[in-house]
Amino acid sequence: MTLTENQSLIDWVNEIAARTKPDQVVWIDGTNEQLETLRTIGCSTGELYKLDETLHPGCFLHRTAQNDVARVEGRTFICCKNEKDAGPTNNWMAPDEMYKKLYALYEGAMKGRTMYVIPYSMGVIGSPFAKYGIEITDSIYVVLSMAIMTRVGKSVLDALGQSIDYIKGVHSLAQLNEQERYIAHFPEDNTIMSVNSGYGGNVLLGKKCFALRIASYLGKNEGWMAEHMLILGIQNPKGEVRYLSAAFPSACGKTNLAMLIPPEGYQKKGWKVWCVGDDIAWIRIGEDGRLWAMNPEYGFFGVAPGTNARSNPNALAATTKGTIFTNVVHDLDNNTVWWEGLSDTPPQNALDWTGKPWNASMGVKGAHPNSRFTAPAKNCPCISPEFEAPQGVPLSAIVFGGRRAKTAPLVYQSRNWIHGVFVGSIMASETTAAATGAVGVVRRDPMAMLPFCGYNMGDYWQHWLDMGDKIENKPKIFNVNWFRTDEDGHFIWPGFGDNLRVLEWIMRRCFDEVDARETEIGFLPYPEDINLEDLTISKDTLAGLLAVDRPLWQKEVDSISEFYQIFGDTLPDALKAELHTLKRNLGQE
Ligand code: SAT
Ligand code: MN
Repeated sequence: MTLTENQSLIDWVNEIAARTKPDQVVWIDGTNEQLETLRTIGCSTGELYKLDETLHPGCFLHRTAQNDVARVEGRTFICCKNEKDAGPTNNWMAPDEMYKKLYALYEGAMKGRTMYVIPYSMGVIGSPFAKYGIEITDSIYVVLSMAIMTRVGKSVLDALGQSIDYIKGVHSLAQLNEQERYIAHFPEDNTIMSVNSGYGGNVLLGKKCFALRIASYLGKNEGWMAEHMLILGIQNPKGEVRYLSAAFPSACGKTNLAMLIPPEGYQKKGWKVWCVGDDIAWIRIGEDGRLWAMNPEYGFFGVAPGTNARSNPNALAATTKGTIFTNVVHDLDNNTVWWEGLSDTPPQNALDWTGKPWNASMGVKGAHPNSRFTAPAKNCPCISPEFEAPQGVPLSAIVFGGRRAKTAPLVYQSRNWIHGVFVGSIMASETTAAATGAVGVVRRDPMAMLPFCGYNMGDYWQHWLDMGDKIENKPKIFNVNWFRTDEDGHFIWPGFGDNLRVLEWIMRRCFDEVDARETEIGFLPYPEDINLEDLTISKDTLAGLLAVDRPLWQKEVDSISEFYQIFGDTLPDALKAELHTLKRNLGQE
């Protein structure tokens, strides 16, 4: 049954069905009844395992193929007419060539399967800031995950009406053939195509593919921004809530920061943190001249390992019902799930993420390092009352951050918007298991958007600079690094809830409530202005975390210069000038 009279949409769905040749086509109406039927089918085919209904109501376990556990950056393409528009940091292929390749792979790919048509909305349905997408897929896991991560169903089609303003997405598991796996974006055609993968980031097309790669391109053309950022509100003892957004690369703790629980002393005084989003922010200039950020998603696709009652009780609480777990350990005695770092008592009778018998004495990890939970945002105890506000929340600060063992201090503030864009552009971080490839290697990841920018990164920086010209009340821009280590490789800063101590300083800077010292790289806190109450960390240690290590920064400048070179004439002059200023400040020029 078709749920719409939108002829362009019907024609396109028919065209894809004619290519992929499914046994049947099912439109997702968003009712729980239909989703329940799909859950039952998913369990009967082995795609899903139903977990204990008392311990985990409405929760399921899913396993991906073993060759398909993370985003594949090497097989992710931006297909625009001119190669230069994709820029030097994206893989590019000419649209015609990619379509040809994909259509060959899609030919008959859904034979024997059902093709699902998922109408979904990024943002509150009907809001002027929402954007709609249609994802075609042959995976029940994708349907059920999209129903958690986005708003799906007939109400999206009703809001879309006869409009052709939607993003087309096609996904087929095909044969899960690694050699023929493609995640292709056609920004000029509002189209995304994914084939031969079943892993979240490659197949939940509303997320990275639409809400970042396609949306960043739309944002450039329409005067807004799509960013890889969490959004949170900090409520101070006076009851004022101030908002910030923060960009960190994948698996660097965005979900933990977004759901931060204040240290006990802070809680007693009345501090509270509200989560608006943990991964993606769509940011626009409001009528009041401020930047407003909204979370286009409806759920969390968080990294499981390391999530526990101490590190992130809110995320854990979010996963208690209606959640799909992917590639974690299956505890057979209790029919529940487990992962490294969840507790000190791994299950004795269990299956590892691949489905093989496992116990901790085997000396290997049971959950995949990039194992995930897909949880409804509304389950989260600290979800912001503004979560469903169509226009989002006003930003006082933008924070960039990475995982750096050395060099980057705990926190510093940029001198102004342009310098802030520079600070974002030179972000670097150690790689994690969220993408295939080596883990722990420092790489430049500007604004945490390296894998997610849908066009030339040089033009993207220019867009940031242009936005700055238009924002009357600009948020202040900061950089943080929770991950500095000592000689033994141990983290120096306690992190987690104690990061609020740094966020407090950031907010005080935004409201001119605290002074700072100007250094070569920007404004740094005076150590006495970071509240260390109830912490064992000494003032001297803190001073070390807040020092600018000149020799390391001089090396950093060389590496930035090298990185900048690849952008050629698309590198904005303003950023070149900032690099010169930094060199001069470090005594290099
Ligand atoms: O796999 S996702 O891209 O959705 C998550 C991430 O890597 O940030
Ligand atoms: Mn992410």
